[in-house]
Amino acid sequence: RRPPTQNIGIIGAPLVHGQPHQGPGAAPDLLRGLRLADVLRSKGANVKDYGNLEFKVVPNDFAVVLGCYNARTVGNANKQISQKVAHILKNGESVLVLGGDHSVGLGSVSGHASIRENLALLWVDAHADINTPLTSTSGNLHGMPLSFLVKEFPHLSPPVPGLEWCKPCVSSRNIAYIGLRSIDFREKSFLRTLGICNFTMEDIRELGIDTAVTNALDRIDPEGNRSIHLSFDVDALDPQIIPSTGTPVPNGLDFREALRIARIVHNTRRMSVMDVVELNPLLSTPSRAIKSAQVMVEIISRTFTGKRMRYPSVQDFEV
Ligand code: Z70
Ligand code: MN
Ligand code: MN
Ligand code: MN
Repeated sequence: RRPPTQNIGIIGAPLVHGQPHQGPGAAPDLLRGLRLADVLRSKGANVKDYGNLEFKVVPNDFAVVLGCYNARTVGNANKQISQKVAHILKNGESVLVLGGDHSVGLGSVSGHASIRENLALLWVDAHADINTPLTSTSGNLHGMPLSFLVKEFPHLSPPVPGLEWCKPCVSSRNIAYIGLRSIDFREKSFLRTLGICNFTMEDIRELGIDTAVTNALDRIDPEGNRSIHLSFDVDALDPQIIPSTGTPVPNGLDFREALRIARIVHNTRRMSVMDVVELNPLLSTPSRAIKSAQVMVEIISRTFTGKRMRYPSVQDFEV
């Protein structure tokens, strides 16, 4: 029996104001240039590309006093992202959000949560992205989205202009991290206090990727009935495979491990939204940027369809 045709809606969310570089804004079009939509179609999916959202830059947007840069720009953009994700889910499509930096998780997860209650969130990342404007030492909102999304967050953050619409919408019990290896001191205490499930690279080396991902999904979706949100920061992968990202951290996931994540998440048949963030085509060299993007096309298409690509072959991605 053939599974029903998968409907996928693609949104470009070229938001860059959650961190200091311009490059992540170029990622959606690079992925399109590598025929991402056609690759998904060739594997049987029904794909609609909604194009890139257009974001307005708010002038004089320095909420530095509050501990974060570009708060209104990032907040307003994420409200648009949230509404678009909700709209596409209501159309009966799964959603692929192409960032942009990881602050797009604010809108993407909020939009998902507005349509599906009790979602389970798998955050694949080298970083924990759970600073508050008060604990962040960088002021970059891409390092903070989870502090605004977690329901049981222990601190009341000061109201951030532009983010008034964003209400905590995911329980800490339903969040798991995969791939952590650069966690700030204060973030570590949030993870501990909230008891958030986390498999660091050290854990993954010890247990293997399959055990880590399977256990993570068991923890955050014990009944196997939740809508799954996969928020995939490309810096979870090793800089040897994805050099084109703003904050590369050594000792990351290898390609095989990333494909195992894709396989296991696909097999749940319950992933509704996937974010792919922090790909920065302007870092490293142009040819390495294209390779980085090709790696992500393969990971994305396997996560949605479960099928591997025939051309180009997997070996083309091995470094
Ligand atoms: C640090 C911060 C971060 C990505 C860097 C880094 C956060 N914890 N996230 N690169 N993708 O600034 O809060
Ligand atoms: Mn991140
Ligand atoms: Mn990261
Ligand atoms: Mn652990």
